[in-house]
Amino acid sequence: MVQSVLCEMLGIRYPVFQGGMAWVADGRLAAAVSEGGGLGIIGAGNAPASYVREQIRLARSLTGKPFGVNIMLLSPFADEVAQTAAEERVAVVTTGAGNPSKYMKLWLDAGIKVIPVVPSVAMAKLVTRLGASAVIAEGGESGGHVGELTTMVLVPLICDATHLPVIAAGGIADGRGAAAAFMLGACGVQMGTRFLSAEECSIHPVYKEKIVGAGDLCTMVTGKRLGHPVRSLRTQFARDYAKAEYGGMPDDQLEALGVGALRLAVQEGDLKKGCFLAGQCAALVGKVQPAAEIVREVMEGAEPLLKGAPQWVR
Ligand code: TUI
Repeated sequence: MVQSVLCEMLGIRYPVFQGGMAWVADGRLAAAVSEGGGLGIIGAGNAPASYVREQIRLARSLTGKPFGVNIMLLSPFADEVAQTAAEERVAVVTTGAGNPSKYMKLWLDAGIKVIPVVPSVAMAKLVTRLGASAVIAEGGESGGHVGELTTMVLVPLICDATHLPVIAAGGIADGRGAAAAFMLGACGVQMGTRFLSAEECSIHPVYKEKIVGAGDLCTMVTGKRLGHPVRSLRTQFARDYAKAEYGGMPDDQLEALGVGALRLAVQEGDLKKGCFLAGQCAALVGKVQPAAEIVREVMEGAEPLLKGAPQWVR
């Protein structure tokens, strides 16, 4: 069985995290992943603390296993959600889209293991000094808010920059990706897109169909001009946005175009106005299946590849 230091550190069977996707990763999905032996993560996104508390309690009612909460640091509710995670004493907090420094003491004092997404060597060094338990190196193949570097380059750079365990994310959807991540020095993987196809994932059926049916050139990055590049499916909305972005639409109008688009994708399956966040590896996702099966399949797929590594050495 593929295991690593993360398993003992967090009390999980497999070193697999489910990405804390905004609007998507609720208590039900997180509990299903944790029940399957991975680490389920509730995505706070832009939601207020009351929603996050409700989802934490829902997850607790569905599983006795550890799970985490992802705090999206650009959220206007980041302060209150950070406080709620501390009050609820969740096992793990992951952070994304910003610098988590100002909350580290709050979470560490509550006995929470803090695992930030680090887009750079400097951020990895900073959070190592501040007491993080591990870091997530998320390459630009991922869905949603993307950094500059690819997983292939970022993971070994981050491994060299910190003594902490590194979790690889971005572009991983099967055993091959997971095995490759271990070869790059990671001791765990985080997947978001693959879990969009989980039975327990509550997104609109149209969203799931688009993920399962996605081909190799199915995603694109928009939003670079406003400083927050986002990877999503190449839908009508994404094309319209790109046209506006490169056609000189003023910043405030462009900003307004994106407001509410993720909700329209997740809840309404609106292909015209919805923003369907997804990673490049959507092309590798072929069917809807239970979350626990996904966790097992990815880890059981990685095992023979890792065992077979000596074939390359003569
Ligand atoms: O956060 C993500 N992915 C996301 S967040 C999101 S919601 C959103 N919607 C519109 C605009 C922005 C966000 C959808 N997908 N992944 C983790 C991640 N974190 N990727 C990159 C980073 C990151 C970037 C900068 C982490 C830290 C950071 O620090 C910069 C600094 O120095 O403050």
